[in-house]
Amino acid sequence: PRFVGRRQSLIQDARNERQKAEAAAAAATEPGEALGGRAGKATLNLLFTLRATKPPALSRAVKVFETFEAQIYHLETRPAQKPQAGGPHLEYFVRCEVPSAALPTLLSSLRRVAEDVRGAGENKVLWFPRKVSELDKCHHLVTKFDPDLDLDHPGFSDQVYRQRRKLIAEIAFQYKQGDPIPHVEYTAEETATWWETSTPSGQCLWGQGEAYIAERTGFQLRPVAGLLSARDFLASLAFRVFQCTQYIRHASSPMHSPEPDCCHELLGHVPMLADRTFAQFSQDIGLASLGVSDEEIEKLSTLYWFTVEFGLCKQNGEVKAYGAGLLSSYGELLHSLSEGPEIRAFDPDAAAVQPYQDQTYQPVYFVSESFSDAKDKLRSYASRIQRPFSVKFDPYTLAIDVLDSP
Ligand code: HBI
Ligand code: NLE
Ligand code: FE
Repeated sequence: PRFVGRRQSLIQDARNERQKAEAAAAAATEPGEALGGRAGKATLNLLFTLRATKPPALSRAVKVFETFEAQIYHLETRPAQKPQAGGPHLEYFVRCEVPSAALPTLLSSLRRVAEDVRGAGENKVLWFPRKVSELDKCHHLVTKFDPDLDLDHPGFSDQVYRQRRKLIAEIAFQYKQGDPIPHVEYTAEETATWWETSTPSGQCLWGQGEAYIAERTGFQLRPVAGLLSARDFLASLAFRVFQCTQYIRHASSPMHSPEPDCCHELLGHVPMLADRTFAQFSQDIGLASLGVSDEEIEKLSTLYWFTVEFGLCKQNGEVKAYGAGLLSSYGELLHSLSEGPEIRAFDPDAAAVQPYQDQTYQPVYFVSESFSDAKDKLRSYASRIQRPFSVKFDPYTLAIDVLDSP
């Protein structure tokens, strides 16, 4: 093992290593990918504590690494993160490379001589944007309903449409937070599709839509090339930024698109984001999503689906649709308010785990008493999500303040 003499450089090394590990974790799509390594080797960040014994337990712990031919790159003694009364007040941080095959036995051997052996990354918070400019990094697309890859996409066999989609996607890829919304000159065919989609409802356009919501709730729009990962999409909402597609659905199916498009955003989302309580509700889902596990993201995204996309709400004793997926799809709007589907009272715990599909009309909808009631219920749901810190949005700096929980 290589020990570095000076404590200061140890600390600095550890910081550098941790920053590198955090950067790797941020770059990796799966949390587990942060533990990289060369072929046949696993790179590990381990933490453990030791009891005071004779001979000192540290030499026995080091012996385990030697036995399994682990290359120790870094070994640090540091104050325990969670010191307990009477328990160890120091912990050991080891960064090493191990032959992958030896890893399970190394860990079980280490557990015999050391206590509380764990991966240093395991309790670490997943990366999330803390400044609005970091939304430029929330750009991970999911390839679903892609006109280039999905045979069922209405635009799949239309080369002209696919070319057009590439061009508009390129605008979104170039976009940086704070840029003005790039101008798209829509073709005659696109304009005709827009009018067909929007005939039964009102109409509004990107620029007008943006000014309209900015004035009422401070929500901003930013262009996005397609369906984002739920984590990136929800994170933007925390900043009151709505990631908005700019392309238009294929002309062959104006009344229903399985993927979001400009008609859906402008007819469905923009009018709703102009409502103060609804805007707060949307931001609350976003704030609840920051740094939580993939399972929680899945639940929050299902909640989003049954409220923001397909929610119903009572108003003056009548059930009304407010979900954007209903407002932009006349066919489904009629279906949702007909006798056909099942209507349940909104309960976030139930809605978060209700299975749904995104190919056709929903068989189940949730109806809220009011937006404020939905907002209160969501807040109570969010407060029960386990997170070792809490977040607060600072509207002056458009940044997220992170407060460690005691
Ligand atoms: N991406 N661009 C975009 N628009 C959405 O509405 C959207 C998304 N990604 C994920 C997503 N919606 C759903 O998972 C929500 O339920 C979060
Ligand atoms: N089905 C909706 C529409 O046709 O506008 C889009 C839903 C996007 C989730
Ligand atoms: Fe939507």
